[in-house]
Amino acid sequence: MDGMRIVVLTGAGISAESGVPTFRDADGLWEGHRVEDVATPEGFARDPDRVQRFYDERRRALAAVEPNAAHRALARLEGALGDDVLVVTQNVDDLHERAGSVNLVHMHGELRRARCAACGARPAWEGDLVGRPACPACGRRELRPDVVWFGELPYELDRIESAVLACDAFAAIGTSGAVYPAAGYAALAAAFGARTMELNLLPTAADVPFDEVRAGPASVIVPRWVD
Ligand code: BJW
Repeated sequence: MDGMRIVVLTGAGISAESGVPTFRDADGLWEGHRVEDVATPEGFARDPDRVQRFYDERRRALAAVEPNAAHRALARLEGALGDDVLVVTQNVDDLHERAGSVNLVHMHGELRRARCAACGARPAWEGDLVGRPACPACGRRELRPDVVWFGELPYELDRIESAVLACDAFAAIGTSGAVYPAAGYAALAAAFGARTMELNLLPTAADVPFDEVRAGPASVIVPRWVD
């Protein structure tokens, strides 16, 4: 794969075997919660404590999980090809960076940060946000989870789109393709000449078919693809 520019889009499925629940699978996060209650700005405005609790629990759960063989394989891919590899993750966990990925975009934010609604600072955050702690930058008590909710703009869209347009290969790993704009990147990459590939436990019904589909658990099929 030398000299090839590769964009890898990851979703909750890559972290499933580490013990992080996905959203839309059976036993997924959305089963116990209404999306509109916990993942929209309106839900947060209605009941901020409930939303902060939802994310505080998930932040705490992160301490007990470890990257798996799929995260490690992507870090090896970057180790071998350097800046030609960009991992775009929709995940808010930190398992890619703990596995060693550096060229990484968290397009839906990071559980391990808070965001200040008053000044826009994104401080690293380990504790709970329930109880309205003060922003370390401006002192206002308007911290919220640093996650991108429905109706909000994902992070670093320009950087992601430039990489998608310029890549030779695009791989979607462990994502259902239910959420835009991420779900549109494979078709965009294909339209600009990239070879596209899906790695998922079960193949998804993409708008535009992938050139290649590999089915199976990420911890098995991602190392097999990379090595
Ligand atoms: C395994 C496995 C194993 C399991 N191995 N695989 C039409 C067009 C464009 C936009 C819209 C549209 N209609 C509506 C919209 C807007 C909306 C949207 O997409 N809605 C859809 C419901 C249709 N999008 C937005 O609002 C976004 N913003 C936006 O569009 O801004 C305007 C804009 C305009 C123009 C250009 C650009 C922007 C923001 C979306 C924010 C999403 N936020 C969430 C919550 C984050 C916080 C949190 O974590 O709580 O992000 S929603 C949730 O879904 C989370 C995820 O990142 C995201 C994707 O889920 P993912 O990762 O795919 O997980 P699952 O559970 O769905 O799938 C798991 C997969 O893994 C499955 O396929 C399994 O098979 C697989 N799997 N085990 C391998 N072991």
